[in-house]
Amino acid sequence: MQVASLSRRFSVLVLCSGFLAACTPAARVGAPAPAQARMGSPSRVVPEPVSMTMGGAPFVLRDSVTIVVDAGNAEAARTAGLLALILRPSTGFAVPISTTGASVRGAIVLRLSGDGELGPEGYRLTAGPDSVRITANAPAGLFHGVQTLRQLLPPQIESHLILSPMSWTVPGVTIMDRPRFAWRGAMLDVARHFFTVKEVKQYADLLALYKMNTLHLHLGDDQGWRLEIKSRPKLTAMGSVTQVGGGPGGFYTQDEYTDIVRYAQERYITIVPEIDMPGHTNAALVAHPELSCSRRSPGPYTGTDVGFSTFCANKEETYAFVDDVVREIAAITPGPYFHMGGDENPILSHEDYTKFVERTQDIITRHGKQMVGWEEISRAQLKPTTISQAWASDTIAAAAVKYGAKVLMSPSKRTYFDMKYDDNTELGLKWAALIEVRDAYDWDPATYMKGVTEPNIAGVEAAIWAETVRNITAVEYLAIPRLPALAEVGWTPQSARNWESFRTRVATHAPRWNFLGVNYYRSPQIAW
Ligand code: TNX
Repeated sequence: MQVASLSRRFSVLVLCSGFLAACTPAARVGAPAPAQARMGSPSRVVPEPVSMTMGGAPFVLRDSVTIVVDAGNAEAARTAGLLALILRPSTGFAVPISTTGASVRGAIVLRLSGDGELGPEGYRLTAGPDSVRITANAPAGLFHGVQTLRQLLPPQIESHLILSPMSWTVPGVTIMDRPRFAWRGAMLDVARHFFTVKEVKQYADLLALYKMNTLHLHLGDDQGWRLEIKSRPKLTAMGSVTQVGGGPGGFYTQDEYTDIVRYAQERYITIVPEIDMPGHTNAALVAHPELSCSRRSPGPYTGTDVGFSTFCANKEETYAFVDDVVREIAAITPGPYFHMGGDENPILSHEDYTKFVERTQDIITRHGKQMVGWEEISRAQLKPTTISQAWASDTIAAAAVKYGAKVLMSPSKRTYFDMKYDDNTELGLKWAALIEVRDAYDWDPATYMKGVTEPNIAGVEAAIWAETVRNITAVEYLAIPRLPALAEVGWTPQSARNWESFRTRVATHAPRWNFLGVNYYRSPQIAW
């Protein structure tokens, strides 16, 4: 049954040829007038903060502006450095970073304050005529506060060229803010089409702007193996040279992966590496045919079917392989998670499938990581530390809860941003649903699936599967404005969320995206 429904999904596949010309309607043109007119308006922060009180005189960024951080706080200094990199090019101001603690008049102050109410990611921001002060309980909070400050400044602040004369004004405001869910993520499928290190970093930048904190990389699938494994050199030598449609593919060396991890870490984004197993493994089997039950080498695969490849669950060689892969990736991944895929395997028997998942769970635990897997893993006996990523079925998600495992909410009808916005969207699929911006926004993770309530939920994650997605421009088109919508689902308390408010607030980001050079979809639902 599963295979039949899966192949039906792909009968609607539309590849977007000549993508840049055909699929970016009106994206890189100048800012629309109404949004520009609202530039001074306070209601432009996405995700909406927990509490925000406007009032008092504004803060004006002048050429004497400094960023002040406490001496000895390396992480605050690094965040200050990233803020300075945004402020300097557009204002032309020197924006020195000072740790003297001297005068904070006219300064932007970043300070850790030991304020437990804010948790690991919350912050307070006050802007007045003398200063902008961002305080937090932990460094990630300072970083998120800086993203709010960015959004309170005019969109021109993102310009790479000096813009003057400009009044760089931050409205007088007091904000207290902290996230609803700990995991606010996005999955990028770099297996169906390969994305360069630079493109992955561009996506991380976008996540950071919306206070998303997890970037899940789908590093292996039937069409390609994308990460160097030193003990298994054939994986990349033979398994990385293909992608959907027959392009050249590619892979990250461990040094390149480490570079991505470091870049993400500086933005308080955890990289979650996924090696999809035991299904979705054609590329691995091209390199290691001995891991299949037949031992026959499959040919390379560049189509878009799913559910036809599998490792053999009853061979010790399989687990020796899994151990090599998990060990090497765990060693270069500072984040706590290893995602083992586990989805869409109609080939293995229930017994073999659950055996594979349980043994892999032991291996991942032995290498010091928490296992994450697509919801199908809940058919096996899960550890309470394991996270099951729900994408389709309440029953399977509820099974994870029974083991005390947390559920990561990625319902395909709401969060699969490789789905088309509407029937006219040129790229993307539509097997799960058409997902307009309001569909991505107007749902509550805590009531969406039967048997899965707030305390069971690790958070939310968007997925961009890349069968039809060939480059970062296409990713951006699918992600924006749906990613900011999901960011608000994950961050803002349900009671403080409102579609009408979102559709006007997010509209003010269009000029910002233009200055950033970020592509987006001009949804008719947004109040541009
Ligand atoms: C389903 S949902 C998949 C992927 C495809 C995607 C296309 C899930 C865990 N797997 O293999 O790329 O649909 O939308």
